[in-house]
Amino acid sequence: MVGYSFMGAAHSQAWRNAGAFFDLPLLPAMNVLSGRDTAAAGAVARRFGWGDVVGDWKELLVRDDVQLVDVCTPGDTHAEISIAALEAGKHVLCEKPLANSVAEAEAMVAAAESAAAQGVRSMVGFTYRRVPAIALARRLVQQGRLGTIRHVRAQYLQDWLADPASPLTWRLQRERAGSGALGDIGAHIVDLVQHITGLTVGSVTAATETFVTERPLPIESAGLGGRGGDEMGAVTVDDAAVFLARFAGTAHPGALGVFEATRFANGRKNAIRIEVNGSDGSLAFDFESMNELSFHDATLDAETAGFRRILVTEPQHPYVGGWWPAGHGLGYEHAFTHQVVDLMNDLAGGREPAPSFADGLQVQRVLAAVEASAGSGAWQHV
Ligand code: SOE
Repeated sequence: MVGYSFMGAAHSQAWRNAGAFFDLPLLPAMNVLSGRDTAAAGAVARRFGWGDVVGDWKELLVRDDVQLVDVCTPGDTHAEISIAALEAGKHVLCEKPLANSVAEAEAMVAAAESAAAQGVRSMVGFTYRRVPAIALARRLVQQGRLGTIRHVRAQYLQDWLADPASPLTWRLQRERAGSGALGDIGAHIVDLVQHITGLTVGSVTAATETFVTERPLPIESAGLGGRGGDEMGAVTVDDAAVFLARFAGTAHPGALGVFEATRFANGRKNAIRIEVNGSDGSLAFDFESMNELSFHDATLDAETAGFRRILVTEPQHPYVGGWWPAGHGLGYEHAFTHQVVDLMNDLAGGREPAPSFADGLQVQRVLAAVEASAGSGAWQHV
C-alpha cells in the first residue's frame, strides 16, 4: 500500500479483516507499506500489521512479495503510481477520484487495458458501492421494482470546512486534489447514482463556489483538518458544486438528476443522500443512517403504500451474511472490507473488477463537464 493516512487506515483494516470474516479464495498478505515519512508510516504499520515499511513507492515495483499495489495517496500521484505499478505487472486498487484530470485518467485506462491483456487487474475505490443498503438499492432497480426512473436527487453534505480557521490541507489545493468538493465527494454521488440506476450522466448545467478563499497554512494535520498557523494561503478549489443532469441512453427517457456536493452544510457530517423516483416506486438512502433503505412500492394499494424503512441487516442482504446477527449493523469501514472481498474474488476468478478504471474515467469526464459548465454558464455534454 502507498499512503498511510485516513484512507490508508480505512484500507489497512480492510486488508486485515476481510479474510477473517469472509471465506476468500485468496488471502491478502500485508507485506509492505510505503510512505515518505517512514517514522509515521512505521507507526501505522505496527498498528495495522504491515510487515515492512519503505520510503519510496518505486521499491514496491521490484519486490516479488508485492503482487498488488493499493494507492491511497492524494490525487496528484494516482496516475504515476498506478501506471508504473500496472506496467510492472502488479494489480492496482486506486483511491477515488481516479485522477486529477481527464487526460491522466485516459492514460490510466490505457495502462489498465494493456495490463488486462496480461491478466493484471485494476479497480478504482468508489467504496460506497459496497454499503449493503446501496447494493440493495441497485438490486431493487435491477429487479424492476422502480419501473421507469424519472428523478434522481443526490447530495453529499459535509461540514468540516465550514470553519474558516480550518487549515489549507491538500484537499484544498487544485494541484494536489484536482478539484474541491466536486472531485472529493461529488465524484462519489456521480458514481453511486450511475451504479444504482444504471443511468449515465449525459449533460450537465452547473455552478461552483469557493466561500472561503484564504485559509491558514497547516502547522499540524489531523484527520481531515488539523491546526493552522499565522500564514495564509489561497484556496484553489471549489467549496461546493451543484448541478442538474440529463441522462444519456433510452432506458429511462427524460430522467432528470439534481446533484449537490458541499463541505459547508453545517451539521451534516457525512450525509450521502440519494433518492430515486420511478414509475412504480421510490428509494431513499442517507449514509447517516447507513443500515437503512427506504422503499415506497407504488404498485401497492394507495391506502397502505408509503415509504417503508428496511433495516438492511439481514443475512439475505448484500454482504451482511459475513458479519453479525440480524439487527447489529455495520459502519463506514465495512464497505472497505467488502471492497477487498470483491477484489479477491475477482482476482481468483479471473474477472475484471468493478468499478474499473474506465468507470473512473467516465466519472472524471462528468467532473470536467461540471467545471466547464460552471465556467461557461451553459449546458455541457459529458
Ligand atoms: C473527505 O471529504 C472524505 O474523506 C472523502 O475524501 C472520502 O472519499 C469520503 O469517504 C469521506 O470524506
